Amino acid sequence: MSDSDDLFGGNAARKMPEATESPAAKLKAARAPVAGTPGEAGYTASAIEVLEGLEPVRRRPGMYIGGTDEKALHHLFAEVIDNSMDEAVAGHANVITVELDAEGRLSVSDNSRGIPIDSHPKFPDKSALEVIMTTLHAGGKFDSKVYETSGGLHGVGISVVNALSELLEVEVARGQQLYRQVFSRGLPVTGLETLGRVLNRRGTKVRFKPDAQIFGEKAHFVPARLFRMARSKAYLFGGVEIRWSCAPELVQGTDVPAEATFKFPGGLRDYLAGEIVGRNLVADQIFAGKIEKAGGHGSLEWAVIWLGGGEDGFVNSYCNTIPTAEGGTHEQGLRIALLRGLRDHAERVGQTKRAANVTADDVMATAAGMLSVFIREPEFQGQTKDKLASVEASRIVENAVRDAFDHWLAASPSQAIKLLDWAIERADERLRRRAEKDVQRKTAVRKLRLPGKLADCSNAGMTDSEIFIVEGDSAGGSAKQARDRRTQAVLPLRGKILNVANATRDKLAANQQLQDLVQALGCGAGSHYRPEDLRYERVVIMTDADVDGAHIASLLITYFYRQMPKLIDGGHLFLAVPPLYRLGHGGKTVYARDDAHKDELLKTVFKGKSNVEIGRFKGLGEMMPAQLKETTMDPKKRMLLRVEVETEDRLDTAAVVERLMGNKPEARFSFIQERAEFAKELVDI
Ligand code: 28G
Repeated sequence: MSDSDDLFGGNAARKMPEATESPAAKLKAARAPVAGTPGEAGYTASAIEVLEGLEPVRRRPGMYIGGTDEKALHHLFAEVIDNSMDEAVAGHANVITVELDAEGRLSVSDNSRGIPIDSHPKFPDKSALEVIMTTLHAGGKFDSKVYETSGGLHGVGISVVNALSELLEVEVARGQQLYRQVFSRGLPVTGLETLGRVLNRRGTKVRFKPDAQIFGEKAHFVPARLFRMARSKAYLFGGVEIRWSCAPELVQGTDVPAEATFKFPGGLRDYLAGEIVGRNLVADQIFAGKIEKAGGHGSLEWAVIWLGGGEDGFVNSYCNTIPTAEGGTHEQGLRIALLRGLRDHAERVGQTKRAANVTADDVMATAAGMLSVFIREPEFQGQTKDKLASVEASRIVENAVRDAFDHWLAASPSQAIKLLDWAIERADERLRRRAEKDVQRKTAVRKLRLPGKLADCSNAGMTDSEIFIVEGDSAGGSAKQARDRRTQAVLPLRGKILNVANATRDKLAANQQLQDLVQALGCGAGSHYRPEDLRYERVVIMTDADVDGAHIASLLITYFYRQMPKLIDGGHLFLAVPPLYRLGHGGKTVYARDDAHKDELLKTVFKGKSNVEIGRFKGLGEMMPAQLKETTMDPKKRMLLRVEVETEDRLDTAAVVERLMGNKPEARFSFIQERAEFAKELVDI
């Protein structure tokens, strides 16, 4: 037993009886298989039973303590102190000590009855102590009538700690005798020793060192964590005093004291009062209570206060002093009690309607709460078993808290009104946020829904894609056939769009043509313009090469200028240049933009030729798709005019647009007549 020499200063080895005298020697021989190596012959029947008992714990520790990490390591402490707490809660102990030494060994003691050492009925050659320490579930099975509540790692038992400790020493002071037994990795390394008479001592002391083979060489208890856990136990049960001590070198430079005594007869109310110091509160009184034997079975204690300063609330709940981090039935009971209590209070003060929307989440959102229940044979669920599943807890808590809450609200009307207003405010705010979200979602859907008239291009990205805004359905039809559907989209607009310059904002928004346009572009308009959402690199206005076409083009440009100036600034807006004439002679065909261009072509291309065929297009819709493509849409052959606004001229430009597009028909007319003038502001590309 060389390892026990190191760990317990040689005591274990010295005190261990000779192999020939004690069954412990045989047990010692059986140690190897527990640690994972098959042993040889020489097992006693009882030894095999013990081996079968704890071997699974060492093989799959996670099944019993939820892993082998730091949390699991501290679970060992929880298990041991929970045993002492069970004794305290049952009224058999009132002092518990916790001590961490410099070697990382942790001791827990209680002044209870002491674990029985008499021989066990099922295993006549063993003490009850040994069976409890070396058999899985040994504790819970035969003491349910003794214990009012059963904690202990949710009932797994102290033997799990034993199995996962490289050394564990138990001292029992009972019947004025002091007993001691040492274990390693779940097996006894000594028999039960009688150390002598003790007059003023009673109870159990367990000192253990977690097994590095299980938790790793670096694993160690964290003093601050043990300190918090130990202190919370004292809050959870006001009838116990917990004495904390820790090797000073382990807590140097931290705010964990080397020694402390916890006793909180005020229980959870005291704890909560400490937690909320300096925080903003809705109302300054803690709602707290404690009920023994609620409804004949189970006890509970709670403390709740509502935080004001925009802080999230919390509920720390426990069952039999075991933290239930995931809540469960007891928390559910608390939520329902607080909600219904507050709603009924609202009714009493004539606020039924305002409080109708308040939910349990609204009430609990900023509630800082502590809840502790004690019930017999609790059931836990969830991966880490930290959610209470016992259904009766819900009703016990709801009834007890509800009753007390009604009284509390009635007794402190000013607190009650503040709390009620607060909850109503939260509910209203939640509903407002949800409505806002709905609007946002609808907007998002609308953004995705493209107008039905749009023939979109198949390229998803903005790069190198263009949209042709076309006047009328027939031109739209031609353009749809003439386009390169990969990169070119077509949006036909019916007739003249609204004149933006003299339309109200509401009228603009209501105009279906413009709505379609904004939807197709995807970038929003006015103050909602988002350049990053523009779906096309080029926005091309393609209208007939006549006065009406010019008017429509100018209306559109005005709209863009007013509603999406950044689109123009970004160089995204263009005018298509469809031909007005088709000139043909001897199988040769060319197109002219306007009269001047026609005359020029006649002089150059068809120089000296008589009877050149000259056709005038009435509109885009009249052109064959192939012609439209060749002359106006095909990026390789067409010409586009980029619409630009000189930055320094912006004010002037605005004035020009105003003058031309506003309520002055004469000005507008001349503008249309002088389309060439207008085109001066355009640049060829
Ligand atoms: C120090 C660290 C952890 C404990 C007790 C006391 C009793 C006990 C523990 O009994 C076995 C089987 C059925 C009665 C109970 C003592 C009744 C009478 C106990 C602890 C005994 C369990 N006398 N203290 N277990 N039952 N403290 N502290 O583990 O017959 S465990």
